[in-house]
Amino acid sequence: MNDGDGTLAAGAQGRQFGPLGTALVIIPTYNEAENIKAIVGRVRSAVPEAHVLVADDNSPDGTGKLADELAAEDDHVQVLHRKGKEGLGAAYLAGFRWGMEHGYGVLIEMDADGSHQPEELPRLLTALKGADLVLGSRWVPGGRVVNWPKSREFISRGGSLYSRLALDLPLRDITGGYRAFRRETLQGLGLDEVASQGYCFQVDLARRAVKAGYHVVEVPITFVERELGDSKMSRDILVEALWRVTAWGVGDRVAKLSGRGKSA
Ligand SMILES: Nc1nc2c(ncn2[C@@H]2O[C@H](COP(=O)(O)OP(=O)(O)OP(=O)(O)O)[C@@H](O)[C@H]2O)c(=O)[nH]1
Ligand SMILES: [Mg+2]
Repeated sequence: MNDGDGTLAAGAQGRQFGPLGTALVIIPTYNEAENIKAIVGRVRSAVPEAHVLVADDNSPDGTGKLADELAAEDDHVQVLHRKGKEGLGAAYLAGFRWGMEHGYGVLIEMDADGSHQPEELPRLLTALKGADLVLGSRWVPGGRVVNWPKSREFISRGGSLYSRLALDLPLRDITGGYRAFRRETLQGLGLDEVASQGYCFQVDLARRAVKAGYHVVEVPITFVERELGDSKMSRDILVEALWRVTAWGVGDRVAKLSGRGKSA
């Protein structure tokens, strides 16, 4: 469904949504020393009322210490120090739990490398007023990527298209990681069972939200390729995502068929 200005929506319509509550922007980091100060500063300027949680996996480059320095001078910034590198999904799950324990009403996913522009966050939050989950989307009208080679765009678009078809999801950007959740939505997704590896994590959250009947809205974003620091994504993570999505898709179809068989 098209809500205008390129925004696409899936799920229940005509519902009343409660107030949002305070937002927590969760930024998972592993070796982002070159990026952490700039990204936190940009979030604080773009959405001054929001709080920031840096979820650092004991980065060898000292990102956690830099985040502590930011936290020491700003009461809207907190740091979750984790033992070691366990992947972005595990860091987000720990961040979500921390945020819910501390009473935040909105939990936001944002990369540290500048790909997700904090200046676009107000648009995501506006959309969340009438939704359970908002996905920042590169692949709806108005969305785009900056500085990506065609090959990377092809893989990302292909991954979303494959997930959309295999899992029968009415969404365009299923692997993206710029998202805003209402706390009630996260509570309803069964976080203890979420697949936490790489892109599987984002796909699994999106599919659980649609399956649970939540109102999921895609808002166009301009995704900017990282300029500093190294990517942590690998071929293994991509291949694993492909396998998992295929297995989920097959599982869904088998469940549907056996359901039909029973009722016939
Ligand atoms: N805490 C934590 N953060 C991680 C881990 N792996 C990646 N991240 C962070 O997750 C975010 C996304 O990782 P990226 O390496 O940028 O992945 P990507 O955006 O798919 O890849 P690029 O487009 O190449 O940057 C960044 O903020 C990373 O620092 C991890 O194991 N632990
Ligand atoms: Mg990145």
